[in-house]
This record gives sequence, structure tokens and C-alpha cells, in this order.
Amino acid sequence: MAFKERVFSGVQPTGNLHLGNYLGAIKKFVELQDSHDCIYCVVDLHAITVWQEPAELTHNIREVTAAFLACGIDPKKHIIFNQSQVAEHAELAWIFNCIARLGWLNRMTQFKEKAGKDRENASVGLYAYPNLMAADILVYRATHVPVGDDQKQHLELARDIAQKFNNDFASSIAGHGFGDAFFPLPEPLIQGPATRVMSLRDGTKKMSKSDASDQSRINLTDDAETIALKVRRAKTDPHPLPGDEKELAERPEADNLVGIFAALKGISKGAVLNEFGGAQFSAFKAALVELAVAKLGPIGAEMKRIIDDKAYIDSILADGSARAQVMAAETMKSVKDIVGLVRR
Ligand code: AQP
Repeated sequence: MAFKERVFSGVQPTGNLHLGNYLGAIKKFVELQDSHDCIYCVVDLHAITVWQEPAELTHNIREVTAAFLACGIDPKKHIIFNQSQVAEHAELAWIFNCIARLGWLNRMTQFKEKAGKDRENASVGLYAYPNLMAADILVYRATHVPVGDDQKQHLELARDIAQKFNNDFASSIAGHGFGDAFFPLPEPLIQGPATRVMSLRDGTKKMSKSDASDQSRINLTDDAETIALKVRRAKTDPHPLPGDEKELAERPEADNLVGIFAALKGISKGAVLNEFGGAQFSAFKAALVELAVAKLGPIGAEMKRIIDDKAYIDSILADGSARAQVMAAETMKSVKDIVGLVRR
């Protein structure tokens, strides 16, 4: 059966939204609006898998919403909402807790990284996070998921869950007239020159919200002066930029800055090196500052303007949640019938 193409993705409201979140995810969300029906979610239930100060969480939910709007997502044509307003996400996640295998979750590298050595003390939610992510996507029977490279493994797990559900309940699915599959196997969209933006202080570490050093990332709310300072201080190596992309493989910091430039400008890394091959970092960084300020400056300014209007943001989330819930409730009805639960 051919599923209707639908895009779903989410961003956690955990503060410090950065250039990696923008280039790896939000910029792509914006681009997909012209070709697809899109559902973009502030995944607040994911955020609380690690401790969040309640007042900060509330602010961060509104800030991610403001970022979606400031980057150009149209909340009328598409859906912007926060996860906790649509209870069906958690409901389907429970069904998936009973589908996914412990062995599958034990392989998840993000849990290992985030739980660290103190694994016994990690929340159950952090462990089961990928099952909730699968529910987020599949409760809308979404077919395409734009994410950064770090989410690839979770997407593979979502596909495994969808496949196992389809197999386990095959006879019941067919009996309900859904053909031979109820859930699509969602495809990750991980493309372009900046699917994993690295820290500005260490080209081998992912740019991350939780990095203790603010110098490691460009935040979407940074002003022009801060962006310039962070780019100028970004770690580099002593050699000029190469003319050939292959030579970036052994030079993580150069590779990262070239990738950022390419993604911001919408060109390939090769095209960047055609222009800057042989140049010193000082000249390249000056051009990168100019480009980054031109692209990110208006987004940051618009975010700051929107964030002050809480009533407006909350109305967008309420409207998006109501529309999302209609779709999610329909899926849950079918899921309950397929599983054999008695419902009203
Ligand atoms: N460095 C990155 N490069 C490219 N894409 C990235 N994403 C995150 N970091 C990068 C993508 O942004 C989307 C939203 O991410 P998230 O908020 O759900 O969570 P995250 O991946 O945990 O973000 P951080 O910044 O890495 O937070 P911490 O510090 O908590 O680990 C996703 O599509 C993600 O791939």
C-alpha cells in the first residue's frame, strides 16, 4: 500500500538552540514545506527525560516555537505544536514499549552517551526515549523525517518498531482493511553538507546544547558581534584551506567550517573550496562571519520579537495541537482495534 507522503520532525526544548539544530533540522523543515504536508513538534516530553527546571522548560517550549516561526515555518499551512498537548503520543509509546525489544534499546548509543557511567541513576524515560520518538512519527503515519545525523539510529529503530507491529498484527491489520501494512517505514532525510555540525572548539565533538562552553556553539539568538567573535575564535589548523574536498577528511575543524559555510550558502563543500582553496583561515573566517550574520541575524532578531508575545505563541501551539490531535486520535482508534483493545 502506498502511504500518503507526510513529514514529521521535532526539536527538544532544552535551551541553547544552535546552528547545528538549524542546519541539521530546522532549515530543512522550512525547505520541505513547499513539497509536503509537514508536522513540526516541540518535543517537551522528550526534554523531561533529563531534569528540566519547570520555569525554564516553559520558556524553552515557547523559544523553540518562536524559532520555528522565525525561520519561516507557516503554522497555517502546516502544523506546529508541542508534544504534551497531544496525549496520543504517550499512548502509542506505551504500545511500542510492548513491541520494542530490550536488546534493541540496549544498542542505542545516545542513551549510553547521555546516561554515561551513572546508568543506574538514569531515568526510565531516557532509556525508552526512542520508543516515544517512534510514536511521535508513527502516530501521524509520517513517511519522511528530516533530522541530523545523530538521530539516524533512532530512526532505524522506529522502522524496526513499525515493521514488527505490521508483522505481529498482520492478520488483524488486513482484517481492518489496511492492506498488508498499517505503519509506513519512515525514511530519514539526512542530506547536505552539514548533517553533523561540530563544536567550534573541537572538530571531533558534535555541536551540542549541553556543552558547558558557550564558545563551542553559535546560538540562534547570538547577536552579530557574538557570532563574529565565536567564528574568529573557532579552532583551526595551521594550513591554508585545501583545493580538494578529499583533503578535508583528516582536518575536522576545516571540514566543519567549510560544511557550515556550504550549508548556509546552499552550495556544496566542493564549491566552497573552489572559491577558498589555498586561502588562509583569516580570510575564510571573515567571509564566514559575513555570511553567518546575514543568514542568522534576521532569525535571531525575529525570535526575540516573537518570544515576547506569549499569547500569540500559545495560540499557535493550541491551534496546532488541536489539528494534530484529530489525526493522532484516528490512528489510535485503529491501533486499538488492531491490537484488540475494547474502546468506547
Ligand atoms: N550538531 C548538530 N548537527 C546537525 N544536526 C543536529 N541536531 C542536533 N545537533 C546537531 C539535530 O537537531 C534536531 C533537534 O535536536 P534535539 O533538540 O532533538 O536534540 P539533540 O540532538 O539532543 O540536540 P543537542 O544539541 O545535541 O542537545 P544535547 O546537548 O542535549 O545532546 C535533531 O534533528 C538533531 O539531529
